[in-house]
Amino acid sequence: MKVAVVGATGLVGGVMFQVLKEHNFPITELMPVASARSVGKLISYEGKEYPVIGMQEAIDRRPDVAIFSAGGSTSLEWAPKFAEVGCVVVDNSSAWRMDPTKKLVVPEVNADELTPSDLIIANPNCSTIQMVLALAPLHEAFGIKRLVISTYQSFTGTGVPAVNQYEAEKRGEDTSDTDRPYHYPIFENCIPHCDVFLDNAYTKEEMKLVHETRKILGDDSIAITATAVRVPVHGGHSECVNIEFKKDFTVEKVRELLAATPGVIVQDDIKNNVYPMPLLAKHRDEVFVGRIRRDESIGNGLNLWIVADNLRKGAATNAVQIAEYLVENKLIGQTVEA
Ligand code: A2P
Ligand code: 11C
Repeated sequence: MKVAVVGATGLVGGVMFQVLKEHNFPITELMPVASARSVGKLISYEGKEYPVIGMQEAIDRRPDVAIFSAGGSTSLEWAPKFAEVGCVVVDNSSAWRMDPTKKLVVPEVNADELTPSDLIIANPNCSTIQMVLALAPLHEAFGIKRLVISTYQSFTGTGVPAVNQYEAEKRGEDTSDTDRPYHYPIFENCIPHCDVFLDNAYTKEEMKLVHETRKILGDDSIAITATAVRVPVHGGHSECVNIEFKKDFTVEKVRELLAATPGVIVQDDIKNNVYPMPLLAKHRDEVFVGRIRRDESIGNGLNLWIVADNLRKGAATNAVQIAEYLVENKLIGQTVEA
């Protein structure tokens, strides 16, 4: 595969190279791509240095697949131009997720929706991916009626500028007169504000959890409410998810279903203080689930604590898995030379 990584100089881009390498993705030509500012910078991959190229040059080199992590406006403008030359775009931004003509894919859940005519494929938001991976088998078994979600999201989800803000504040610097991404200090703070506020008083991040979850699970009847909070944590996003099922369930069956779900690891042994934490999830591809317990305040209620490395399964890993699915199922790279 001729592979373009668009947003190669960003946080997710960096993890993307690591995941491609660890997964032994079949690369015949690698193209690190970023804005004009970065053209010529060197990216090292498997002991070789690759210069960063610009968007048009990448298109001219006709990649088979382009994995985009360069923000929504870049994707809106450029993904169709890559698709026009037959390149499959796996896009990590929010640009195409709710477009009814585009698939929104967590491979373990709904990769079977993909066809050779899907040239722009959306990677869901990080907080949605980790939650939906754990919820899909439970929805199938017991039917989810309502979700109440609280997130504790790593500042790495905001990219390099947020890491710089955190590091500066950790060193004791005052960031208030800088161009910091958060309105308030993130060090030693929790900020109930991820992405922008919308007219309904929710943030865009909270509404991504509502809309994307329904689209991936294929069920618009699920009632969902979310509060997304930024925390001074590096290793991953954590989520407290309260579920009301339509059907009765047992905690044992929930545990069994989660343990049998590819990509999910159950970490739930309270006697020995075993539960998921971002410190343990960092650099891991899996989604960790623990604190599995009945919500005793309602019928058919369950509480879960779900943690994952947001730059891995929440972004790079999921995108690479989509590309792997396309290769394994011969949905790309089938061009026959004349
Ligand atoms: P650059 O470093 O050249 O600005 P992060 O979200 O971690 O900050 O990373 C954003 C990534 O998206 C970077 O690789 C950045 O490249 C890239 N990017 C931003 N704007 C554009 C653009 N207009 N065209 C191509 N890449 C872009
Ligand atoms: C966060 N979820 O942690 C974001 C990061 O819609 O892809 C990615 C934003 C997006 O704030």
